[in-house]
Amino acid sequence: MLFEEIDRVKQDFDQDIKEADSDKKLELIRIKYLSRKGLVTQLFGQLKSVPKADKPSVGKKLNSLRQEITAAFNNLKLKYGGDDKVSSAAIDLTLPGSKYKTGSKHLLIQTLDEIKNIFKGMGFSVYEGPELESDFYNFEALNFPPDHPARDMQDTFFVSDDFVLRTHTTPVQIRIMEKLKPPVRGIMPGRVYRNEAISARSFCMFHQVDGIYVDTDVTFAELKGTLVSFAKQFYGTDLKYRFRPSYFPFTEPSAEMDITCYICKGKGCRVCKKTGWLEILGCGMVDPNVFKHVDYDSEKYTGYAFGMGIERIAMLKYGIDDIRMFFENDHRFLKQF
Ligand code: 2NL
Repeated sequence: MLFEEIDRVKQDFDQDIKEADSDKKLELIRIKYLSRKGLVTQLFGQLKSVPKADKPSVGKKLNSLRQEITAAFNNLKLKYGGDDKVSSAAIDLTLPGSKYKTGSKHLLIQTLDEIKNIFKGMGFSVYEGPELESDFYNFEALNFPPDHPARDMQDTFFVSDDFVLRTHTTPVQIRIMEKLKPPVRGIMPGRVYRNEAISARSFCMFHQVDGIYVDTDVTFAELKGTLVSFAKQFYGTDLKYRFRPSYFPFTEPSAEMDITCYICKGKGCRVCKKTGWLEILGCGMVDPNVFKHVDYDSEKYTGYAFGMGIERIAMLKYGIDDIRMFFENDHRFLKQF
C-alpha cells in the first residue's frame, strides 16, 4: 500500500515540477512536498504502521524519494530562486566563459578559393553554369563521337534521353563562348557527376575547374606558361613539372601535366606508384570542331583549355588518401584545415 503511495507521490511531483517555471510555483511545490506537513513528511509518518519485516525496504524507498525530490527541487531553485529572476547564486561571475565553436570553410571551398584567386590574378573571370545539361552541351558540342564510352549509361547519369547530370564543367565553356566574342578568358568551377563505383579514388559527385583562353594567336607556350605559374603558386616554387601527350575529344594536341610527388620528392613511393610523378590536370589547344559549334572562326582564333579535379588537387596538396573524406562531414577531419 505504502509502496504504491510513494510511487504516486513521485508521479505527482514529476508532473508538478514540469510546470514549475518561477520561484513562486517552486515555493508551492516545496510546501506541498517537503514542508513539515508536506506529502513526503506525511509518508515518513506512516512508516510507524508498516510491519517490522517490511520496514527496511519501505524506509529505503522513502529515503530515495526524499533525495530525488530534494535534488530536483534544489536544481530548479538554482535556476529560478529569488524573485522570479535568475538568482545571483546561479551565476558564478568568476568562472571563465564557455567558448563558442566557430565554423570554418570546408577544405574543398578553401582549395577552390585559392585556385580562383590565382587565376583571377592572371586575368581570368569566373563563370558558372547548370548541373543539368543537354546531350548537346555535355557531349556533342565538345566533339564526343556518338559511340564514345562516356556516353554510356555506365559512366553518365542520364535524367532523360536528352538530359544528363553534367560529367564535367567543360559544357559551361560552350555556353560562355556562345554568349561572348573573343577574347574570352575564364575559369568555370562546379559540381560534376559520374556513375562510378564509389571507392577511395572515385565518388559519384566531385568538383572540377575548367579554364579557357581564346583569342588571336594563343599558343601552346602560353598554355604551359599559365599552368606552370598556377602550379608554382599553388604547390610552391620549388616544384618540378612535366607535360605528357594525352587525348581528349575537345582538344588537339592534348597533354597532361604532372608535378613531382609531394611525399617522396620524386624518388618514387606508394602514392606516386613508384614513378615520382603525380598527374594534376589535363589540357590542350581547343579543337577547331569545338569552335564550329559556337560559331567562332577557327582560321582567325586559337585557344587553349584545361581542366582539373578540385578534390584531387587538394588530396595531393594535403596528403589525403580517400576522396570520401570530403563528403562524410566528419568533424575530426574537417577541423584539421
Ligand atoms: C581533365 C581534363 C580538360 C578541357 C578540359 C576544354 C574546354 C573547351 C574546349 C576544349 Cl570549351 N577543352 N576543356 C580541355 C582539356 C582537358 O580537362 O582531366 N579534367 C579533370
